[in-house]
Order: sequence, then structure tokens, then C-alpha cells
Amino acid sequence: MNRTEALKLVKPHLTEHRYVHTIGVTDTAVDLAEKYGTDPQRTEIAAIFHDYAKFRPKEEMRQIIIDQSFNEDLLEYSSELWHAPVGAYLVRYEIGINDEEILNAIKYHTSGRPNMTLMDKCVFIADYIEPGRSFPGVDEVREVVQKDLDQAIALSLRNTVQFLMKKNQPIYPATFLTYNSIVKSLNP
Ligand code: DGI
Ligand code: FE
Ligand code: FE
Repeated sequence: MNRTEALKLVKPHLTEHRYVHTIGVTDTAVDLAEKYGTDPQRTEIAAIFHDYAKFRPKEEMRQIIIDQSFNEDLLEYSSELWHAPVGAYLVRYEIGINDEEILNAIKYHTSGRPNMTLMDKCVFIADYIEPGRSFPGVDEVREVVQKDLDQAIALSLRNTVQFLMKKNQPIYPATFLTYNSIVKSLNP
């Protein structure tokens, strides 16, 4: 599947705003894949579909999480987290993508996971820094990612955790596990 075909398949599932975001994530992820040395074509497909399930009804997502025996902890945390694993599932069954590395990059694009692959990292950080994003701290992450991918991920996770804490929101444990994993790898 090429970029044009993939974009055509994802477009009906997104709003215009989210489609523009998706293109930003895709271009950013491809640049990073080339820079850091993972397959740009497959990273591109993962990025195009990363928010595939963003607009599914909550009840449909909840049912998929239960039926597919995904970590049911998810249901105790913000429904904003659900579209990532549900998206990986739907991209397999509705789009027919079976490439596990692509599916994992989609599945873990919101929380990350310990020991992320390069493709996971490129999609994760591209989602955070794509040109349409404008929140405090994003420019610093854009600079850091040019020098050190892992430092950029650590910084983005720190920002996200601080942001959620300031809003008195619970933090999904996987987000902390990802943070711990990446910080330990920076300071072995
Ligand atoms: O889907 P996007 O908006 O492009 O970005 P995303 O998939 O990174 O989702 C971001 C949302 O997920 C944002 O509203 C914050 C929320 N989120 C990310 N990590 C956590 C989280 N929410 C909770 N409760 N806990 C987390 O660890
Ligand atoms: Fe997302
Ligand atoms: Fe996104």
C-alpha cells in the first residue's frame, strides 16, 4: 500500500482537522525514520493510520478492549487512551494490515511502551511535534529530536505527565513505565 492509497482509506474516518494533523505526523515520522534509520515506507503507513480509531464511539472501543482482552486497566483511565490499541485492532481487521511492527507503532502511539522500537519512537514523537502542534514546550522537543530521539521522548513524556498532573488527571501506568524505561536507557 502506498501513501496515496493509505491516505484515501483513512480520510473518511477523520475530521478535516485530524486529517491535516495526520499528514503532519506522517511527514514528520518519515523524516525521523530516514534520519534515525528505520524503514520510512512502513513508518509512513503506521503514521497515516495512527489515529484511525480516534472518532469511534466510546462504547464500540470499550467492547473491543473487553472482547480482545486488551489491558482492561485502560477502561479505568481516560477514554483518550483507547483509540491507540483499538486503532491497531481495526487497522488489522478493516484495512487488512498484518505487519506487526506497524500495528505496534499504532497501538503504542499514545502511552508508548518500555523498549520501544525505532518505528514506535518515530510515530510517537512525530505525533507530539508535528507542525500543527502548538503547546508550551513543543519547540524545545522539536530542537532536541534533531540531536537525540530518546531525549526528545523523555522530555515529551515529562511534559505530558506534568500537564496531566496539573489538571488533576490520573496517569496511565504504561506512560510511567515508558518514561522509566527511556530515562534508564539514557542513564545506564
Ligand atoms: O490522538 P492525539 O490527540 O493526536 O494524541 P495522543 O494519541 O497522544 O492522545 C493524547 C491524549 O491522550 C491527550 O488528551 C492526553 C491523553 N493522554 C496521554 N497519555 C495519558 C493520557 N491520559 C491519561 N489519563 N493518562 C496518560 O498517561
Ligand atoms: Fe492519537
Ligand atoms: Fe495523533
